Amino acid sequence: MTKNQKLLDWVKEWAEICQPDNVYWVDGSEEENQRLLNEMVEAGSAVKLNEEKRPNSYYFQSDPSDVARVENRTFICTEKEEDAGPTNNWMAPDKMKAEMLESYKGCMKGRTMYVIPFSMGPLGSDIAKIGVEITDSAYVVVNMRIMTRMGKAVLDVLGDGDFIPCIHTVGAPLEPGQKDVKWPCASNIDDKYISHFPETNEIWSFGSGYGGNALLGKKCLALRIASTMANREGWLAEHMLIMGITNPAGEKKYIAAAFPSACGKTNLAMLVPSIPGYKVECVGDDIAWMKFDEEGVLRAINPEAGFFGVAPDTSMKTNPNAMLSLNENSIFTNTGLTPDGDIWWPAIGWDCPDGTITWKNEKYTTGSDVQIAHPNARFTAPASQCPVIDPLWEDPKGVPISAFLFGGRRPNTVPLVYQAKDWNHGVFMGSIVGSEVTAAAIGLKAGVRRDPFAMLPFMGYNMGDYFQHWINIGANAPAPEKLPMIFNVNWFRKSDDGKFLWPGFGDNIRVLGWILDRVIGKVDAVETPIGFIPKKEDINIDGLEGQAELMDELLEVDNKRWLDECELIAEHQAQFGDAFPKELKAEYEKLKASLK
Ligand code: GTP
Ligand code: SPV
Ligand code: MN
Repeated sequence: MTKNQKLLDWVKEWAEICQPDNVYWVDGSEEENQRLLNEMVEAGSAVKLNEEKRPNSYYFQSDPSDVARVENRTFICTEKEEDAGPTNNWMAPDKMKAEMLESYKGCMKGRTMYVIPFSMGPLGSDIAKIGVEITDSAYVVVNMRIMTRMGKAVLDVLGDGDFIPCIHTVGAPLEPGQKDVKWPCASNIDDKYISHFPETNEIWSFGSGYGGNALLGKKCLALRIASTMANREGWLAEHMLIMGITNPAGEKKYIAAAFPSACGKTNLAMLVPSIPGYKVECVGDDIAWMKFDEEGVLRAINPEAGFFGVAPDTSMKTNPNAMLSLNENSIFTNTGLTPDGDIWWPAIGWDCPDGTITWKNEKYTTGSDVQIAHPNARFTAPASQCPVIDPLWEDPKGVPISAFLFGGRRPNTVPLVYQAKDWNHGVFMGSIVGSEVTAAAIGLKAGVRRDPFAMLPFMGYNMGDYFQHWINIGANAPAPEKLPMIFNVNWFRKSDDGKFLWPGFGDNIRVLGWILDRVIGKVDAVETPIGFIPKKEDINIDGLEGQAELMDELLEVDNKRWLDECELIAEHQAQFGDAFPKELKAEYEKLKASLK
């Protein structure tokens, strides 16, 4: 399949370590995909969904211990600890490799080792990066086929070139004659490792079969490794959706938005506007790679080819374009399985049929108190199936970005929307993002945590240096007047009785409309200590019953609360020591002074 000697040697070396029964080079064909899916159905690890209801789609239940990313087992391994920074788990590369090699020895016994060549970004694009993942999970293979461009075509483009080696195993070897379980993984969390070696561009993952732990092109390569490359090379690898918005006057702008995991990127990226005249088109829902072009315009590509989206609460009402994307050729993990061979999750839009099988393989009878879908149940769907996929979504040049949005789940303090005063203030805004934690990672303490740029779990290097990198991007911009404007949004502010003050979803277009008007220079704003907020009358709330009375509370900037917030910000900033940029320290001082 390939004459790439480095690749051949690497595969041989790892086959000797992992000792699989055989080695299989994935070609990416439909025939191969069907064969793997059929094998998983026969082995009892997958269920083929009703062909009439959901053609060519499959259902999986994970092990109950393996339902999300494992942040406390995710490591950045650099020679010096300070290069991983205070927010990452660190171990020296040699030590980590020695420890993990012990685990890898014979870890694929009784299994097949699949070799998956994949491209993050359109095949052959200058911005794209080629990786090769070896894995003993056929589930990973069929998911990578949706999430990336993969298979033989990638080897053709790779030729003799360099690739990012990614090693993955579920860490559950089989003795001769031993029957496999439905979702093999290392059942003890301390036996799992998601390790990154950014100085040598390597990824070693052990013991989990789930999402970001196992589909190594996504968070491991496209964020942790790529963020480090981007810092070295002067570009940006971000946890951001990319969307195009056209206003009623026909003006189209692209924006990129960073919200922490399970805080609304997929929903915003493909929203159906609730007010007439606007159009939204989706370039990507999770990751953006951005570089300046010759004109000094920052351009973004989506390195992925599919959506790995949160299933619960996705419905024709909240996110019809996601629902339509997963009508066929999709994979569902940890949702419910209905008696007629379809999937179900809370708020999908219809009642759960009696006899539905839960994600833990129990039977639901109407009225019984069982959890039908795990809160982090996910769908895997091809981006090409999204009805509003942007015409330029695979353009290797990327799309021009006019605005950045930051946000998170903040029940109080943070207004519906506010705009940064300039680039450095916007970087400060990104650096103070906080959110109530969600089910996207295992074992996090409930409450609000700082998640700067929504990158806390996805940073490949010292977060303080990353802040400086963002400052430098602004300072060195080839055309400063073309830099994106920066905003913060909060769809999740609540009233004292715990109700959301903002309807969210398709109504978020009302806020995007204001943001677009600011970008185009069509509307004034009110200056506050934290930035510019809209005049109440400039957010279109036509047709939203009872909303007018809530707008004051939604847009409120309470100086006292923000002074409390400053305490938390200062505490967070202190951990970065010398790596913390003086520019952000200055922004903090300015904010504090203006609040008094
Ligand atoms: P990751 O894939 O983990 O990175 O998540 P994401 O940022 O793409 O989040 P997603 O769009 O999947 O939304 C996560 C959850 O937030 C879902 O349960 C949504 O229903 C809910 N959600 C999304 N947008 C809104 C909104 O505007 N308002 C409210 N109240 N909930 C929302
Ligand atoms: C996230 O947690 O931000 C995700 C899901 O997008 S995972 O791929 O599991 O990281
Ligand atoms: Mn994500």
